[in-house]
Parts: sequence; structure tokens; C-alpha cells
Amino acid sequence: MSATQTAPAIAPRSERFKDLQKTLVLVKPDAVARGLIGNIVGRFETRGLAIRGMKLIQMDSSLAGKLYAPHEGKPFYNDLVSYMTSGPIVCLCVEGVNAIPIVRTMMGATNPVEAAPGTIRGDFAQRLDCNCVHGSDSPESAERELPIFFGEGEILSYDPAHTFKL
Ligand code: IDP
Ligand code: MG
Repeated sequence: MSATQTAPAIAPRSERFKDLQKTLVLVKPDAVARGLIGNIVGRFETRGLAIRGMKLIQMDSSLAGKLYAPHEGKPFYNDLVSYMTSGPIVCLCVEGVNAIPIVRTMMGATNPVEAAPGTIRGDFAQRLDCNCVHGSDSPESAERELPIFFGEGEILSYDPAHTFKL
């Protein structure tokens, strides 16, 4: 910065981070089987979101039932549970300012037919019942869903790389 430049005004931390959110992301069985874990996780990292929790698991129907309790009784519920328990998934706790709507936008429309190119579903998915990724749809959903997959001590905090002192 030259002597004539002034530093840009930066809002206080409490203001900048007031909308900091954690959200649940699942890389669904079809995406894991197709070798898309790195690409999907990488998109969140390059967007500037932080990975606070991550694990590879295979759900049983009881766990899938907890996640999808709001959909119980819908015509696609049984197929959804079968699909989500059919193979391993990657569970992520993703954090960032407005992480919940940002992740939903990055995922694209639920039906891949309507998902814009550049979104995860728009780039990788073809079918509504096999659409690569899950993301909490609201702060209330994130609060309900995250503890289904992450226990105490499994969501970790660390400074982002740009704060490292080299
Ligand atoms: P979302 O994953 O975009 O939040 P939801 O409405 O919460 O969408 O539905 C959960 C999942 O159930 C979807 O991602 C999709 O895989 C599946 N699903 C939703 N609606 C249908 C349907 O009408 N037929 C078959 N599967 C569906
Ligand atoms: Mg949903």
C-alpha cells in the first residue's frame, strides 16, 4: 500500500460474522460411488467455506429415517431411504457466513433437470431420486440435522489459512 492509500474500512468482526452458520452436507451414495467426493468437497473449500466435520459412513434405515423424518409418508420416502442406505456417504459440517443458503445455491434445484449448469446437481446429476448431494434447507433444519451425524467433539474449529503467520 502506498503512503497515499488508506486502508479500506472493515466492519468489526461481530458485524462481519453475525450470519455465521453451520450446515449439514451429505455427498450421497451415487456421488461417492462415482468418485466425486473430492470435486464436491473441493467446491465448498474453494468457495471459502470451512469444513468443520467430515466422515465416511453407511447409514442404516434408522439413521436415514431420522434425517428424512419430515418426508415420512410421502410417496418417494421408502425409495429415498433405500437409496440413501445403499452405500457409503460423506457427511460434512460446513461453516461460513450464510453457509446454509450458499450451499443450497451451490447444490442447484432438487430436480437435476432444473438445476443450472455450474451447480453440483446441474453438473453431475440426472435424476431426481439420485441427485448427488444433501444440504440443510434452513437454520432450523441444520440445527436438527447436524447432531444426527456429529457428536460432541466431532465438529472442530481452526483458523483459516490466511491467518497463519508464516
Ligand atoms: P432437497 O434434497 O433439495 O432438500 P427435498 O424436497 O428435501 O429436496 O427431498 C429430499 C430428497 O428426496 C431429494 O434430494 C430427492 O433425492 C428426493 N426426492 C424429492 N422429491 C422427490 C420425488 O418427487 N420423487 C423422488 N424423489 C424425490
Ligand atoms: Mg431437503
